Amino acid sequence: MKKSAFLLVIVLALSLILAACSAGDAPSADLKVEFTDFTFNPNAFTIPAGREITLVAANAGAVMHEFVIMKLGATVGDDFGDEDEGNIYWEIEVEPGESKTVTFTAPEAGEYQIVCGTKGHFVAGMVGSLTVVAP
Ligand SMILES: [Cu+2]
Repeated sequence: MKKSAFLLVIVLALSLILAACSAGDAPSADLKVEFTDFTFNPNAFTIPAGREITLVAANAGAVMHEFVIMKLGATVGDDFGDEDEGNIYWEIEVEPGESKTVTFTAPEAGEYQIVCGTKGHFVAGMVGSLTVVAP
């Protein structure tokens, strides 16, 4: 085998190992999210059911943003409004330029909708998903 071909095999093997390690859907109890106007980055999270979850939320936008986890089976309709307040599982709000570290207890396993409850932001596309898996 030529030296260059051997190196190519090594590089391919290493990149496969790295890809396996960075798979994003392993459940984690430590979450980070950055808010911009008007996105959650990242916008999909996987956490273990029933565990205490630490969330670091940084608002890099110019306006206040919220991280609202809807109750299991509840989703926001056309826009986030007063009728959705009763369907909130947990929420925080973060002022622009601010970063907060908070904790909450993960709910039972299932798919949950994450939205920003600031007026107009849901419609602007500030939506995400939370996957809770049995630990
Ligand atoms: Cu927002």
